Amino acid sequence: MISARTVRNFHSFRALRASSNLKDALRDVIPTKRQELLDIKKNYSDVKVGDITIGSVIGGMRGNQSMFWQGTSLDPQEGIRFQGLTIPDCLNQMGGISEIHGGRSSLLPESMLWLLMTGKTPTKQQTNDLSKELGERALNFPSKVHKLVSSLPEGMHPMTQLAIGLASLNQYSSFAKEYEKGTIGKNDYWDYIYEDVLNLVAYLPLLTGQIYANITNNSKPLGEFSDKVDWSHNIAALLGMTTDSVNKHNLSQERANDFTDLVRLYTAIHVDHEGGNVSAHTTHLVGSALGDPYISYSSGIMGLAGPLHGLAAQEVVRFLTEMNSKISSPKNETEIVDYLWSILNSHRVVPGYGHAVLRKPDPRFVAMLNFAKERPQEFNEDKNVYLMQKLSEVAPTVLMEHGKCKNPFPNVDSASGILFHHYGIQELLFFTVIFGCSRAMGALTQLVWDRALGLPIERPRSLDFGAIKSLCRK
Ligand SMILES: *[C@@H]1O[C@H](CO)[C@@H](O)[C@H](O)[C@H]1NC(C)=O
Ligand SMILES: *[C@@H]1O[C@H](CO)[C@@H](O)[C@H](O)[C@H]1NC(C)=O
Ligand SMILES: *[C@@H]1O[C@H](CO)[C@@H](O)[C@H](O)[C@H]1NC(C)=O
Ligand SMILES: CC(=O)N[C@H]1CO[C@H](CO)[C@@H](O)[C@@H]1O
Repeated sequence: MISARTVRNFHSFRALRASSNLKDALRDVIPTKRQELLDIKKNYSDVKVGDITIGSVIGGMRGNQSMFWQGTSLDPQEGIRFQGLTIPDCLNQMGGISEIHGGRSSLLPESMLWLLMTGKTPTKQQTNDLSKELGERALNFPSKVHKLVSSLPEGMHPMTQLAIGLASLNQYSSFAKEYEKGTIGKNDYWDYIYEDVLNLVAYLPLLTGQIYANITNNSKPLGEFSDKVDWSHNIAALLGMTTDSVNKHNLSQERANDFTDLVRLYTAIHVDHEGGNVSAHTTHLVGSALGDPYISYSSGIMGLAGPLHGLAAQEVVRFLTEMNSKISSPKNETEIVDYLWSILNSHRVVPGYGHAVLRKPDPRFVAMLNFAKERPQEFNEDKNVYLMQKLSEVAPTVLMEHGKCKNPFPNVDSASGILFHHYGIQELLFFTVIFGCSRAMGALTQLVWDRALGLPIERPRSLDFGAIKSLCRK
């Protein structure tokens, strides 16, 4: 039930002052893409895409090329491409340097959002404007949602808290509201979805900050939100990791800046990993029933909470800590190799290694590793970070010899958690929430495009035992 008071709240939302022209840039590219998709549908709908087998029907559809996803594609050899650009391309071509980014030149998630939406790399000005716009949109974060999240019962999983916060924003969805009026045409859906998406992304630092407060027994976030800094800076600030926040972690200015850069880099390179994995696919699926972005992404977040999907980063931290307690030094390769064999021989897995699609080292891992390598003074003394690097040199050979895994290389999870942990984020269950902040940009950009292109509700057919057995007999 939407009360009169809520509606009043809704109408008293402040109008945006700072506005980037992302929406206009997006509006410009939509007609061409719509036409392209129509032509394909009309002329090529009968062209076959690979062979779907019984193995894939009963095997979780693994590897089926059966979804349309406009922003990213995953090359098994090269890793992820964002609108065709690799991670090194993105790092080279886009860096935000302006006052709002603290004069730092890191790759920013705002630039990635722009790229995913429009297919074009933003200018520095455009990235800057988008940072400001997100900051300003966040000022409308509904206080009721804040109150709800801060009153969730103790001990609740951080991802459940995030999903509840997101789902409860649904009452402020402009898409849901317009849809209910019954006055918008299909061609305009994307416009309202876009508004919800940008608001959702803008609210994420605040939700994240309150969830972190909850799990660290603080009644409110450890820092203040500011509309004068970029999105990642706000995440860092609200976690108490900047010098202008409560700074419970006692970071020096330089280390605080580095942590903010880490959040920028991490959230920028994790925005998307094509459409098929659980969180992205769930968001797209729920959205295909015209669910608004809040409930769609809330569902995606619940997908990300599964141990086989978003939880690997925390497992890696546990694994490295445990290994360090069992070996005499992370510099001793013999001991590392022996330890790995003891793990493999007892049928356990080495977390952070291997990937469902990738067959080369994950370029996201390489980017995180380089972040550590560029700061030897910061990381040389950290046994876990040292072991993380050493393991990436030693483990592939062992895994290859063991022969059970198709990709013996480190994936991104083997670096990210351990770096957050290094700076003082010790709450392992919380890592996936930061992951969820980043993923929103990719999954929700696709949702805008789903509606802009008028993609239909997803409705695959299923086969019962009888049908499968009769196929087997043929
Ligand atoms: C928060 O409080 C609970 C209950 O008092 C306690 O079990 C938990 O260890 C505390 N957590 C932190 C991070 O202090
Ligand atoms: C590594 O550890 C092994 C086994 O504990 C030990 O025999 C060896 O001397 C160590 N090597 C170095 C270089 O410390
Ligand atoms: C699924 O998505 C996550 C988040 O981007 C990513 O880290 C992981 O590598 C993806 N898995 C596959 C198989 O693409
Ligand atoms: C889920 C959770 O841990 N909620 C806590 C959020 O913070 C307030 C204030 O410390 C607690 O009362 C909640 O239990």
